[in-house]
Amino acid sequence: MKQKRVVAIHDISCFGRCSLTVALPIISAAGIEVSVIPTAVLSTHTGGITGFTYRDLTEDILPVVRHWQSLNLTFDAIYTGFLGSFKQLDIIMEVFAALKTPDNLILVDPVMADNGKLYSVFPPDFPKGMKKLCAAADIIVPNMTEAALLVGDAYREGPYDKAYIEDLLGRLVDIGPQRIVLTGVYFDETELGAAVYDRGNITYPMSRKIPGFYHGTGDVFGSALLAGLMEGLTLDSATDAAIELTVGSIERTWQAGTDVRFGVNFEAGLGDFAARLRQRKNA
Ligand code: PXL
Repeated sequence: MKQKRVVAIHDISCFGRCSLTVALPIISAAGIEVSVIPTAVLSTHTGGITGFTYRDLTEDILPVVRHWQSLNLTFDAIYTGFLGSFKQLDIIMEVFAALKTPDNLILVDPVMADNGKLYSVFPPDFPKGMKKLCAAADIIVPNMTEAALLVGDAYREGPYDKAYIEDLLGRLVDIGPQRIVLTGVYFDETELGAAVYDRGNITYPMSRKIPGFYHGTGDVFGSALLAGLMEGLTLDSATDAAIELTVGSIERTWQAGTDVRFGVNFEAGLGDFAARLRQRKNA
């Protein structure tokens, strides 16, 4: 079997376990080759930490891709996350045009907001730009806040009901992608998971709901999801595997009492994650 190769386009937050410092180990652990295009380099992520350094790498993205084109490099998936500037939204559209093939997968995590709020580093019109990027994706992975911003709704707190979630999914489908994994979905205080829309079919993989907000979990989830898809799992099964890794990581971090801004302990779950992907693949 030919080894799969993906390109992950996110920032490097030097401390704090999110974006590329999470995507690289998780996707690699599943046996998949990962190339990267860093969108920015920060001393830490921006969630609840002030005073971070920020080096914007907008001007480097297309030259990297042009060089790769000269080498005839191809990728089985293009996975985007946190983008370093508004201008990068248009640049990533050019990256898609350059690297899209009839067979590869574009997964866009529209990283821009959480807990009802747009991240402070983004201008108010950022969601409009992100919507265009989502329109070019095969799969999008918004959380509930990002989904509301993408469809132009006010954010609603949970618990949710299926009517609301399915209306939201319908409006996200209208943007373009035929596969959607909506995260942070819960119908009561015991379980939390995702709503998976796969070309008309909706499922709700769920797991234990752990109190508190842990930083970087969206990137753990998105990276694990992509790894599962590259291993040939269905969207529903890949989501389930991704939830398992994410929830296990949150539980370990909660038990250890780690500062929630420092990211979650996904590292201790990587061995099991890789083994479970293989089991699911062979099931
Ligand atoms: O996990 C999302 C993320 C990625 N990168 C940076 C961030 C955040 C969320 O706050 O600040 C720099």
